[in-house]
Amino acid sequence: MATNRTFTMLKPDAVRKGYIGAILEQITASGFRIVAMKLTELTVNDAKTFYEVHKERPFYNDLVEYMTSGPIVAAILEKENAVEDFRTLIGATNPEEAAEGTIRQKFATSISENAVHGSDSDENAAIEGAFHFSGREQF
Ligand code: IDP
Ligand code: MG
Repeated sequence: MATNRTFTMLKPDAVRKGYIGAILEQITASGFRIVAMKLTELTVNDAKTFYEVHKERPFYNDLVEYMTSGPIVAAILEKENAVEDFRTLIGATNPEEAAEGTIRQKFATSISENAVHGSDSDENAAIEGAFHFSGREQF
């Protein structure tokens, strides 16, 4: 069942570069409602678990190091068709391939340091959101 919710992280490069406000502005201007949000940090174990599907990939260790290199903004977003529409808003994983005007095209540093995460399914959105937020932190 589609829940109309997705989960996002503004990744350490975006936070370091001072893009929190600009990215949240684009997200809310695109029709997403912020249901939960916090400035937080992933532990090495958190990052390893979060990206476990990529553990055989050559970039896995660098990815874990990067995702634990500083604070992130974690948030749950609500909109009709949230998962798919948010993936469209952020653009391709590689910012060089991301469509004009997408968040990654505008704010990403590279294919690894690509500014923002967006869940790839309703199921993962629910798992990822529940990892960061209790029921009473979701509005
Ligand atoms: P996604 O974030 O667009 O869903 P995934 O393929 O799920 O992309 O990869 C997860 C994250 O791993 C990416 O957002 C990026 O930070 C990193 N990553 C993916 N592919 C590469 C790569 O080829 N080189 C370096 N980092 C990568
Ligand atoms: Mg992914």
